[in-house]
Amino acid sequence: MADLFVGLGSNLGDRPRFLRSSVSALQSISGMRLRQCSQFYLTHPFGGPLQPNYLNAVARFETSCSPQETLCFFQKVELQYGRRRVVENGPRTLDLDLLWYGGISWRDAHLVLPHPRMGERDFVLRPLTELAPHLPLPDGTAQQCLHQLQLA
Ligand code: PH2
Ligand code: MG
Ligand code: MG
Repeated sequence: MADLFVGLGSNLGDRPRFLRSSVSALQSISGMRLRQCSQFYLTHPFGGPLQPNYLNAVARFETSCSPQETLCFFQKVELQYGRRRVVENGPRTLDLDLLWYGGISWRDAHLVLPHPRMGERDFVLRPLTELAPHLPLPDGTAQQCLHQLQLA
């Protein structure tokens, strides 16, 4: 069993419903057990085109699925919730990002772990710090990275 953290984001349609039901959808996958879910944070869009504000959260699951299987489940759930890949960093009904999986480092064409841009993203670090302030990331703990970002 491994612990994983997933970043959830939505800025189109019924944002709270998309976040809530995607957590339930992930929980119903065999081998995925929900441990914690952060509050939902209303955030300004970071990068991409002019677009509506996001609702963001982070959830922690315990899993017997591999990182690759997990990624595949996330993509299926995104599609179920009407996700269309149109513009890079553009608006979306649901985005599920595998942030951290069992502390492993991994890099291939489909997946990089830990998520390479999470240390620059307040909308990830804030909910992550709520759940796991001491989680080790490449540049320090989640809480330290959040403080660094706030000083920058
Ligand atoms: N996701 C992006 C691009 N920008 N900004 C916020 N606030 N929240 C997001 O989830 C987000 C973003 C691409 O994944
Ligand atoms: Mg994302
Ligand atoms: Mg994504």
